[in-house]
Amino acid sequence: MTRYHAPSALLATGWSENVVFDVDDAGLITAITPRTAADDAEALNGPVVPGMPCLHSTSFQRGMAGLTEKGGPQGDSFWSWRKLMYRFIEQLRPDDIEDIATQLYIEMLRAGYTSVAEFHYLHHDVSGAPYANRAETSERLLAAASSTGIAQTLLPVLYAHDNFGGTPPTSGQRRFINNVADYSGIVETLVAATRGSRAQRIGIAPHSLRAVTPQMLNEAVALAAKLGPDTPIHLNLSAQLKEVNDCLAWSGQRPVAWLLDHVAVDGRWCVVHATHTEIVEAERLGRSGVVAGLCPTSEGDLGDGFFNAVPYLRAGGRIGVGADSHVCVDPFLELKLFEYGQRLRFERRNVLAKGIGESLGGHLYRITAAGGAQAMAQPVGSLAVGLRADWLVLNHDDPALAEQRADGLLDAAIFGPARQLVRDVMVAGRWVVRDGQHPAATVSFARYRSVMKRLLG
Ligand code: NGQ
Repeated sequence: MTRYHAPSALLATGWSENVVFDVDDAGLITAITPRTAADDAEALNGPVVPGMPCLHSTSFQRGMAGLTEKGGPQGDSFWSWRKLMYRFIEQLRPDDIEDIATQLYIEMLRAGYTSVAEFHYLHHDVSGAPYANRAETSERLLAAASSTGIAQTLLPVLYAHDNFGGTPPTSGQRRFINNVADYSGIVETLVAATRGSRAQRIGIAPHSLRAVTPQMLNEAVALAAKLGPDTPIHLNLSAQLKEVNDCLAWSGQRPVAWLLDHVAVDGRWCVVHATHTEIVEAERLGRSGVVAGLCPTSEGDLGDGFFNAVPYLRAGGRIGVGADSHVCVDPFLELKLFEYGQRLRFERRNVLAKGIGESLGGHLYRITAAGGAQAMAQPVGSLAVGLRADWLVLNHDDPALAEQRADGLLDAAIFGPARQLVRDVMVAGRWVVRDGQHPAATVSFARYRSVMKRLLG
């Protein structure tokens, strides 16, 4: 057992000063004592907040950031970006996948993400043939998480079709494709590999309503139930208008309505990019208990659109943030962009605030940490007895945070011009970042650089 003393901390019950945390050898918080002397506890050098879960990551896309920002002949879109993405993966080998993820996870930890839900569909080799170990690339991502210390919910993705109605996959998708039996095999291997882990677990992810048939979706849900009653289920839902129109042509319904009418969704579900959601759909979705996975900077990068956040949140909807394609690795900036999207859309300020005079930053941080934890299905997202010690020590020396207290800190962290918000990061009771530094950063960057040299050469 180790004791830590924080000058102030955001607890499940609210901000408190002079807090002592007892953390056991498994990394769980066993006691919290506010307003108490430090005594022999290890001093935490700044205000402490829960680490932010990143509920959606496509780690290999970190290597593409900045490579798709040139004008195209017919006007660029998500769909032309996707073609470039398919071309990018032609060159990725398992070592590259691991090196990119390792670099990314270090960047994420330093930015304040303490756990990552990895949405992984790059299963096969460049020819589309499975590796001798079908879980090869998935295991590389488990290795990247273990070596960097980030907690992970690995979501092997079931991907079988190009579009609604079981359209055959294209050659660009050949590395993604599995039938349910082979997919189940990958999942079983990964469940065995993570059994007993303190910070890694496996979830299920049918890619989207486009990429699986209704029958495959049902089989994926049955597989999740077989793994355990709290197994998370993630899918991409309605990222693009074309997807909505294709779904309408196929079923007469929009993706959100189709999902809600055909599948018993509940708190195990995380619907990512539920961007194109009408008000009535947003309200139904909000009442269903799912977490909506918002990826504001990636969705901005891809020109997806604005999520209907106001009716969704009014209906009790839960949200969390994802870095998705990693054009930005900063949970505070994701929250700023999320709110700014709503401001630009409605020409108003503090659109998502809870009430008059209530801190917007404090509210957004609390609800996305809790929603992210739900989507990870890990005991994180808040600082309370029984939850894991996944926390950030904020850098009180950043001028943007100077003299800020309690929720004012989170307002300043999200909406101010901070440069170096996070000083120290703990995951499952272990320090992974001290004074902004990660011990594996130098080696990781050298490897990442050599991957990029080959890819860009
Ligand atoms: C993905 N990404 O799965 O990586 C998708 C693009 C697709 C985003 N929607 C590919 N951000 O949906 O077909």
